[in-house]
Amino acid sequence: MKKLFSLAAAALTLSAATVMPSAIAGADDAGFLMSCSFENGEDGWSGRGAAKVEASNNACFDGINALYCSNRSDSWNGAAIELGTGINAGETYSFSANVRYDSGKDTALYHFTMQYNDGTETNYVKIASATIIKGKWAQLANPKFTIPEGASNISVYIETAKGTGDFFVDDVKIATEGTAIEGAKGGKYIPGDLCEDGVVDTFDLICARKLIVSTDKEAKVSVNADVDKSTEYAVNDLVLLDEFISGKIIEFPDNTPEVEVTPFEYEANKQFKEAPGNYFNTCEQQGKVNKESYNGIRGNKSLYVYTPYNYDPEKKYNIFYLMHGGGENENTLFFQDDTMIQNMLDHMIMNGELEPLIVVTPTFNGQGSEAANFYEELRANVIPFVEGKYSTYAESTSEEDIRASRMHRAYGGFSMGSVSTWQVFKNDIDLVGYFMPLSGDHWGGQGAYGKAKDLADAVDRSGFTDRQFFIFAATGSDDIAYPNVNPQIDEMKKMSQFKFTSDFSEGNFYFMVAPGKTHWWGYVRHYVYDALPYFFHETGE
Ligand code: FER
Repeated sequence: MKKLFSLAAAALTLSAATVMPSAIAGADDAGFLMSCSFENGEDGWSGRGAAKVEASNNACFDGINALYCSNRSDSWNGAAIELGTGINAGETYSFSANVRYDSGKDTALYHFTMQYNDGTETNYVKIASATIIKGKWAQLANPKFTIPEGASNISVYIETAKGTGDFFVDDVKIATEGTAIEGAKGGKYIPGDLCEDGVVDTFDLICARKLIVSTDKEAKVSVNADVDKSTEYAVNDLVLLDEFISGKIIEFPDNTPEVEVTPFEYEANKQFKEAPGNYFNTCEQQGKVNKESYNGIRGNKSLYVYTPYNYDPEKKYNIFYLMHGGGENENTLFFQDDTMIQNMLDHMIMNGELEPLIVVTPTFNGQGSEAANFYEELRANVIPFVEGKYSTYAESTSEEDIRASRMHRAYGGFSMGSVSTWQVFKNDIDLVGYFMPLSGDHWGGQGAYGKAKDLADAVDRSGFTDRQFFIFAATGSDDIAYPNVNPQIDEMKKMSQFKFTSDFSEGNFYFMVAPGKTHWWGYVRHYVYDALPYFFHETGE
């Protein structure tokens, strides 16, 4: 076993805040300028962003320990160490780190990155990158990496290109320029490199031939064998590999299978059905509820953002804005015995009843702010703020991109929140494709006909067809809002802009009445349970 020096111990004896690799240069028998093996602790490494690091013996490349990095909330979160004196800007060194991860996708892109200040701003530059194979150690190395001239506050860290999965790091070393630092062999995703030795050559072809005639069903097949990404290793891959090695082709075709989309099965006349009672208990696959603050046209406000279990900022999510009622606030949906909507969402998603999505609970409370004018703040502040920070179908927060993603955006609300919903329909239909007004009528226009006409006129002004917006309204038959809502719905049914059915492949407008239910979130949350799975299946084309 190699003798490795603990940086943490060095830092302790020097009582220095930052680790000083120079102090241990030469202390290591191999002459490394820095060498971290994590055998005796974290060696001065720390979590970047929300990440945590700890020495762990659950995996190791060498010795018995590695550094385990967990609790990441973004791909740039990871394991980091500040470089002290002795490793100088403008000079060239050899860098090496070994990385491994054990869960998630079959392969993942990892970066060994340097952060530094150039005197004006913070910069980030990749030292080495590799797509590595799950469950294998892989080396991220660069024998000649020059630290930019004038750099200060230099640190190095391990991060991923996507996702927030846990990983291990071991034997991170810095040596003089050109040093070939030993590290993990293979472990990298290189299509065709069946032997996993870092190159695609005739040895891989031998491997590939052996594998194709092998009768051993248990034989471990490297992900590198499936060169055409068809998800399995087959004769076609062998033929392609042969052609690649002989130079007939210079790249492999991408035969990734198309994901088949089965159309959603709507019920045309959806009846009220309560969510199972346990859906309001804590779920074993919990999403997160984050509190966020923004400063908008109606002052400083808070809202909550629910992200589903295993939220991946590299993926795109549908988004549902859900508004509270009068006298309530942004806390109402997540922190009361009669709501706990996040638990319901967790269960629905875990059981495949709902695609993972983001749910936002904003508020119309605040300076000059009211339910009926919230649509202004939604457009000006709430959507750009939330969707700039969380990953939705909006490619950017420009109004153009928000419009382009409207079929992936829904808005709903209860009581005064329903009043806000009809206003969002009337004024923001260019930004939102799905609407869920719950137990509240439209405040606009005179009488039931006037209200319906006010909404129909908004549709005409928008230019959208009846295949480009969808309304799932609901209330209880004993709800105080029922006598207000029902006549409005009856008038809407007569208008050509609205085609009544809960089968949104046929129509665009529905009203579900829950027998005997009154004006209370304890009932209304079940309307969300019934209606939300009906959203986001139409393309708007
Ligand atoms: C209605 C819409 C909103 C309604 C009541 C409200 C009675 C809200 C009232 C409140 O929050 O005070 O149709 O019907």
